[in-house]
Amino acid sequence: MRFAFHTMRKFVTIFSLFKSKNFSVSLIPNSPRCSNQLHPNFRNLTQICDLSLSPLSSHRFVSTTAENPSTLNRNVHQDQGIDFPGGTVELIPEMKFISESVKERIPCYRVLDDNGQAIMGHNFVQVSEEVAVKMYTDMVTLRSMDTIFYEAQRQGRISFYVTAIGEEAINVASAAALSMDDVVFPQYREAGVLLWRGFTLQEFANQLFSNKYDNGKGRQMPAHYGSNKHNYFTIASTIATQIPHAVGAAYSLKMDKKDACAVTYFGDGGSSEGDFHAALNFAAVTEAPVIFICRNNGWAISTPISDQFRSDGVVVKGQSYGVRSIRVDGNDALAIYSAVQTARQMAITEERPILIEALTYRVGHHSTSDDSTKYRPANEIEWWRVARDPVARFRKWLENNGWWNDRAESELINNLRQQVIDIMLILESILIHHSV
Ligand SMILES: Cc1ncc(C[n+]2csc(CCOP(=O)(O)OP(=O)(O)O)c2C)c(N)n1
Ligand SMILES: [Mg+2]
Repeated sequence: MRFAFHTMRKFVTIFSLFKSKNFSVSLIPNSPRCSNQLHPNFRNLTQICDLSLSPLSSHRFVSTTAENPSTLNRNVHQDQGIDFPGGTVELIPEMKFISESVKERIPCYRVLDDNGQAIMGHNFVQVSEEVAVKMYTDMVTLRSMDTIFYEAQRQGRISFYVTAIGEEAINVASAAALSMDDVVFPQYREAGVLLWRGFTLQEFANQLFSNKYDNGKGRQMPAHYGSNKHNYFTIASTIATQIPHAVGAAYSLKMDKKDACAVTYFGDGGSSEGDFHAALNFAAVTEAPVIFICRNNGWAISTPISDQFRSDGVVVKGQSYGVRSIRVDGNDALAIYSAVQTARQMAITEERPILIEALTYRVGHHSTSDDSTKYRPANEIEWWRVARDPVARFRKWLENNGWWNDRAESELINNLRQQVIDIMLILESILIHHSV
């Protein structure tokens, strides 16, 4: 823990220096999210959290009387409670252990059903046609890019690749809900966030082919993107190390009074690392404006979540550390968009961390180094691929609004395939040219 705290403190300093020197925190103007409006249902943020549960709702446990041992006895109310930092703790005669499990699981926030219809009683943040269409086209672009680059690895053109198939909504809808000023600390399955921010297919290809135009000058493993210009920290394979870094950055943004937060993505496997727990705790006590987005896709390579933790998923861990949290349907782009935009507002205006657990499924193999049919049934993969597809679900909603149709779809697909193939052909011709 002490080591992690040092790491975070050091990172606050490094991050501040980084900003002052070459780190572009200023933003690409005219970000599409500017047109977004908070749904009237969400105007009063306190309406959407159960804040009656104080003292957890307050930033800090305020009582200090128990810190002075000489005053302790005087503050014990024999039959009622003991004053202890954090408020009065009830005294009871029964020996009662807290149960290791809850009667009911934490519910999951969802706006669209599997057919793309808004469910009864839904409340969500309004999204304009322009933003919704860009969300959809970026999700399709991400999927096309994944399919083509995955095949390119299989053909020996690149050495490694990771897809986000099945997790396009978490990638793109969360990015759409953020501002370009927000600093992103990714794991490795969030290329869609970078795509949303304007990283081009050519730039992805440069990194994957490890050429001199790559921001990392070809020194990183393929699929380990990073871009100062897009406020997107370079991916590190070491699982969960980015989570405390995000807290340090968030603390720095708060000290500088920026209208921005830090956002970190990680998988269920990331939440099984010590760094996740240290980061949540530090974020809570430093009141850092950071959003933790956990993509709970059921698997950490071949390890299922049942072998990782016995809690009700990841969301419940937030409350243990004093972090406001929500569980969201990760395959519902509108639910993700609404939750992230609302979380962002809370994080910045109230100076607090927020944890979002997005329930989803990794439809693809873990990476090109994996064959997931060796450890999970093919029909499970197929069910998530077809019945719970986040891209098809969002498309139905767009079509119901009259914002998308078959013609627009085929134009987009043809255009994308051609773009990626053209880029790869150019890159390969450069490689051949250099090797002769
Ligand atoms: C510290 C560390 N331990 C182990 C690994 C090996 N490893 C790479 S990815 C991975 C699984 C991570 O799973 P999760 O966080 O759920 O992300 P997902 O791949 O499901 O998106 C593991 C164990 C690593 N890269 N770093
Ligand atoms: Mg996982």
